[in-house]
This record gives sequence, C-alpha cells and structure tokens, in this order.
Amino acid sequence: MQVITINTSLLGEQYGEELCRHLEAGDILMLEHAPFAPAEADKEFLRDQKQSASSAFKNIAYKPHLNKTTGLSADSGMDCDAVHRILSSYSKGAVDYVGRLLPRYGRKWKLDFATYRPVEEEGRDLPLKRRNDLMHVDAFPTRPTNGGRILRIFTNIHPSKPRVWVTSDPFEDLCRDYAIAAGLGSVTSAGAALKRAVGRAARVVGMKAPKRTAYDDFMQAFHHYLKANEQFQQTRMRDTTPFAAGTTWMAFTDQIAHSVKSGQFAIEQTCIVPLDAMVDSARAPLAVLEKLAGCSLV
Ligand SMILES: O=C(O)CCC(=O)C(=O)O
Ligand SMILES: [Fe+2]
Repeated sequence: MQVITINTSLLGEQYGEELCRHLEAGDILMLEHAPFAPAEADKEFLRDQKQSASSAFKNIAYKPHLNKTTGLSADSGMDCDAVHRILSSYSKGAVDYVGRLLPRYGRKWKLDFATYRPVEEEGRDLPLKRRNDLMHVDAFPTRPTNGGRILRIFTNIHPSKPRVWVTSDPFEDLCRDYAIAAGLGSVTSAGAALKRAVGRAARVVGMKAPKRTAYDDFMQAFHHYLKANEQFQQTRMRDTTPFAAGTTWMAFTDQIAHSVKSGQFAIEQTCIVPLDAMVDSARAPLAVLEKLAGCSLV
C-alpha cells in the first residue's frame, strides 16, 4: 500500500485516471490542504460539541439525499443546526472537488452519508463487530452495494493530533488466505439464496428491504470474520500511517483492510462508485471473489 500525495496543480482527466488506478490498486490518496475542509472556526466549533451520551449512534451522520443529520442530541446542548450546516457543506465541497479530481468516478457515483467522528478512537469501548481499531474491510449492513465500491474521503479536524491507521495486505492476498474460512462457499448455497429471495419477495409487496446479493452477504461476513480473527489481527498488520492534523485522505475501504488505532475528531464522506466507472474492474473485490468462487456473486 502506498500513500500518494495528490498534486492539485495537475487536476484533469488524465491525472484523474492515474489517481483512480492508484485507488484501484489499494493505495491511499492524500491531500495536505483540501479546499473543502472546514474553516478553522468551524472545526473548533465541531470539536466543542458533545455527542449523545446514550451512544445509540456510533457517529453523527449527514444524509445528502434527505438533507438531514442524525445522531445529534439537542439535550446535550448541541447546536444541531450548526453541525448540520458544517457537515452538509463539507459533503458538498468534498463531492464537488473530488468529483473534479476523479471525473470518471464523479460522473457515476452515488452519494452515501457524511459522518462526524468526535470520539477518541483509542480504547473506545464498542462491541466487536463495531470496533474500528480492528482491521476490516467495510461493508454496510443496511446499505448493500451489490458490487459497487466504497470510496471514503476523510479529513482529520483535530488541532494537533494525527489520526493513525493500520492497514493490512492486498485484498487478493487476504481472500486467498481467508475467504473460504470466512464463508465464500456458503453465500452461494441454496439456503443463503432462499434468504435473499425472501428479501426480494418483501420488496415486491412494497416492504423496505434493500437488494442483497451473494457478494453483499460475503463482504458482511468477511468484515465480521476479519475483526474476530486474532491470528489475522496480530500477524497481518503491514503499514502504520499517521494522517496529520488538517490532512484529507481517500481510499476504497471495501478493498483495503484498515483500522484506526488512535485519533479524535474526523469528518468523512462516502461515495458508492459503480463497477463500470472503474479503470480496471478486474481488480475490484467482486471480480477477485468471483474468480476464487468460480461463479457469479451478483
Ligand atoms: O474513522 C476512521 O478513521 C476509520 C473508521 C472505519 O474504519 C470505519 O468507519 O469503517
Ligand atoms: Fe472501516
């Protein structure tokens, strides 16, 4: 895994292709001063807000399609309108700028949520499946991508502390070593297919059940499996990357097994990039897994 510093003076279709190739190879792109990062006063304001103590929410999330922010608690004295304004403006700025930086993705992606992460990550007490200090690939339980890619753009808004990520080996290597144990064989079984058919039937009668594929079932299982596998966690740490205060970085987090070891105060925008926007879709997790499984997973 390489961390590539973006040269903003090269913005254009050709440079965009080069950066997309890096992302698809499992590299991380970094921007020292993203023009869409919040102004200093807004960063400071965000850091002063206290998250809901009830902690039903892991993060505070801005949902672009609803223009709504969830996870806020007015009872803690949080200025909900201001948090919403800052997050929505980060979201719009990131989508606009990165959309111009990576035009082949920006033309086709679907916007997912933007989040604010105000809690210190080191020593955070969360149930295993929700822990982010354990290396994992991302898969959202309620928002299956059907093979689409999870591109996430993060900005560290801490005044001085880095946000430290630890990443693992290339996706192909992890699949070779763990995909079968994680259940690649069983997501294509008759039982698993039947469960997905029930979801399809629910949609037909108008119930809200997002379309799931064998790919989504596997990625969810892989996410859980990697977090729970102590041997993997202990022996497959490869790179430690401290993202300095103020920096922005982006990666395909469905491909890079990653964890956050420490850091506080970050904001993030997620975009779902369809496979037909890839420079080389044969490198995507779906293609890697289908090759290994010997059958279609969508
Ligand atoms: O907050 C971070 O730096 C990364 C957390 C993470 O891995 C996740 O939200 O899936
Ligand atoms: Fe993650």
